[in-house]
Amino acid sequence: MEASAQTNRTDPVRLKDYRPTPYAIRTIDLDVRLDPENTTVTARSRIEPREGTAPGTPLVLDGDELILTSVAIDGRALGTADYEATDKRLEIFAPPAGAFTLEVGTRIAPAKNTKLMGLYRTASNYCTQCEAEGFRRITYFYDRPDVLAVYTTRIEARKAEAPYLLSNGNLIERGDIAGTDRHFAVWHDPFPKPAYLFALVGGDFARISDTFRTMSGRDVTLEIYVEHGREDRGAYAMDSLKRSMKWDEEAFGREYDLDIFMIVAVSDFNMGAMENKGLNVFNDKYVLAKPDTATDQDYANIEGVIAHEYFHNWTGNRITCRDWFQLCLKEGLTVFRDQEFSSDQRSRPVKRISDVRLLKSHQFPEDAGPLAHPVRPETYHEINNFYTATVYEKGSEVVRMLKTLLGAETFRAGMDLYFARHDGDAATIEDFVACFAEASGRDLSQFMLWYKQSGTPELRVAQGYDASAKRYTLTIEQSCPPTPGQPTKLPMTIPVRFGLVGPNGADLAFEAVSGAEVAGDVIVVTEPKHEVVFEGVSAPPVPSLLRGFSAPVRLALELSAEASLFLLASDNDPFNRWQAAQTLATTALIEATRAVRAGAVPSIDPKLVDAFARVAVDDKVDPAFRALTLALPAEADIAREIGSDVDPDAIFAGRDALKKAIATGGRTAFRHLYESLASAEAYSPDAASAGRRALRNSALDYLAHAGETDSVMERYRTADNMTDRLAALGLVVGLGLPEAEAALIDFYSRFDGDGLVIDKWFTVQATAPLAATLDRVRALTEHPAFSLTNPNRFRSLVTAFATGNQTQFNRPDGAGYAFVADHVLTLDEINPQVAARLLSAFRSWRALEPRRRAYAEAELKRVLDKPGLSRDVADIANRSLG
Ligand code: B3K
Ligand code: ZN
Repeated sequence: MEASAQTNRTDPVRLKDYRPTPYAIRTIDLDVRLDPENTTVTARSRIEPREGTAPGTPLVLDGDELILTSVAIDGRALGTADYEATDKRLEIFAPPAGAFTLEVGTRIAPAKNTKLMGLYRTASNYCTQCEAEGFRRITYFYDRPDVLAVYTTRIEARKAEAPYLLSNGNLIERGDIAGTDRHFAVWHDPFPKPAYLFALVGGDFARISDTFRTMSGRDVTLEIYVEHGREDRGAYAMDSLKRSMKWDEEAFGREYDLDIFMIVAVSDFNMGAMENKGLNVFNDKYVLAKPDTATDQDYANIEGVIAHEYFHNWTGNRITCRDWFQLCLKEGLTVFRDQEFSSDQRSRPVKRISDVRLLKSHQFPEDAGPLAHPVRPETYHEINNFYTATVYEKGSEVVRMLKTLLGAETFRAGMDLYFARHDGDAATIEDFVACFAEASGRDLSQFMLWYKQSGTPELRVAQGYDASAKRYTLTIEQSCPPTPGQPTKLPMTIPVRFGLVGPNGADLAFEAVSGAEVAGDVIVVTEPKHEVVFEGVSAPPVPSLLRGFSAPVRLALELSAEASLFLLASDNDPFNRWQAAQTLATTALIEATRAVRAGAVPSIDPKLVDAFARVAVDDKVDPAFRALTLALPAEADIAREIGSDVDPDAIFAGRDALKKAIATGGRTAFRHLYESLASAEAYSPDAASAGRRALRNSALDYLAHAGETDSVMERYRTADNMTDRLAALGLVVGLGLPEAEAALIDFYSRFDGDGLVIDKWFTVQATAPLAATLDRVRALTEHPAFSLTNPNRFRSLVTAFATGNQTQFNRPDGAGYAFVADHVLTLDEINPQVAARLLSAFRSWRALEPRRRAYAEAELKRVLDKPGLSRDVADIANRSLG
């Protein structure tokens, strides 16, 4: 059904309606002749009815904005009475009874494709993006993940325009077309795959090559294609790829399977990267790095995304999803795998803390607002809107909980079983979980609720100690708030890793425990309420619960400030030491925010200031960990904790007060730190060096908040790498220092023409928490370097403003919302996916104080009322307004 102008509503797709296709497509031979305005595609597919398909059942294929030029079966052209074609579908009324060959000709215009789905132009190259439903923009096909075919792809183009012609699999033939300026290449991918994993690239690139010898001794060619002149920026990506390949062999026994693995970096891309079989296409920001253009965070992201896409070769490609509801089967699992990889390559606690910060700042708000959905959704209007923090990050947490519950060995046995049993399948979450049930002998039916119930569960915990009986009791209650479509919830299986920390900081032993299953150091919560009784506990402990953040839940446990300070100093679980600092800061921040709203001056507890200053200079602790501990909860984190009637200006002021109090109280410590961490060594992106830079920049941030701004400009000028230069620029601009304009001009002229760095220049300005920012952002949309068609550039300004600037997006006059809504509407006509993503910045609007809430609601309605809205944006607007 088409969207109607009044409501922009369509019927949803439902999990319960899943049916296999009546026909299977075994092979597809594509012949693609590249041309910007007039690319022709001939698709010859070998098709056969599935068992049980009645003879004459129509064959209905998907299409999108296609022009059909020919259609033939077994070599005979069909007459117009035999089929119906629209730009959305091709129906063959009565296909032959047995197997047959369908040949379909289509015409497309890559240069006009601004949605960046299907075949499009980037720079002067051609590339594709097919997940989730882009293949239907290339030819008519069963564009769904449960139809697996063997692809052979012939590409033809003018040699000068596209010296490289790439597709999935192995290259089997290439050559010139005699008497023309054209050439061709033929690729064959022996692994049956769904259409979303198809890729094709044609263009002129610089190539970086290497090889990898697999565990069984096969040599694999590795190639990374980048824009000419960027060859010096691909080394870290290549190194990350080789480390990923090795790690997957060691950690999961997974070996690469083709003769070649290629990565192409492009500058126009809707998302981060895409795991097409043997031919990953990447947003160039996750490939290109050198010290003076990329930050430590960029390097870490490159390592993580390269690994993620590579790991998809087994979790996503060899075993794919039956339908898009199962998206977390590949995404959650692959995020888990890339997180584990980065933990092994870097510091495990530091990685865990970063991941949990991301989860809490992105997924928790999603789960608490109108866009909440289960890790495995049951309906969707537009699948591209479900590539969310819930599917990815919470999806990963669910896999992590399986490992926590079953233990490392049994978890690995379950994974081995999954790979062995489902290789070559389009599988479901049930298939996946069954492997762990079987490997462990555990009934995981309650565990399945993690995939089905949305919302963040809460654990409410109370404690008691009976000194004479040496008995310690934890009363644990679980609940989960209502979410869209799910007013009530069932109790879930929640693994709570714990320790009972004794007075000397070591975990206390206990003789017996009752009231819940306790496996090693994990309490397995399954009931609405447990009274967990520990016998033989020699002293009153401080409970350290949810160590390593063993479940994606909120923990409500009344701990005194003394107890939190004690955990911060003594807990043997690094994650909970960090959490203790967060808890202390959050409590102080909520109080400070309240004071600001009441018109009072926030008073900050000197003990807290002292604790932060002590952490800063504690040389026994890893610098990266100290930097994370010193980072106060973000404004959005505080908003989430406050939950309703949120006033972002008060939060900012409260946070600023705490930051300044810590800065002033710890000034000597920060000065010492800043000076002692100065390094004369050449930049290296390794985790230890990055940790030292992070700590030093954190010290600089505090010094600047204590009014010592001279160091900041000095830092900007003398920086020999992007991490330090950008940190300083962020402070100069964010604090509105007098040198801000000069620094911005300098930065621009240093990096003019370097797209990824100019993105940072836009973002620094868009995220400055200053009253003048909206006007500046508006002016920047007129800057010659701004672009509506390049997603990175658009996001660097408009999306960064909406998602990275709490006070200015949420201006009390509603002007921030209006600006963003205008851009959603403008961009929707160009690139609906990126527009829909931008609109989801409104997802927490209901938690705002009434005035802002009314403005935000009005803008959401204005968006929804626009006739002809894309399905992408209409879906987000409809669900946001709920
Ligand atoms: N699978 C792709 C994401 C595709 C998004 C489509 N809207 C990248 C990834 O998660 O690895
Ligand atoms: Zn992925």
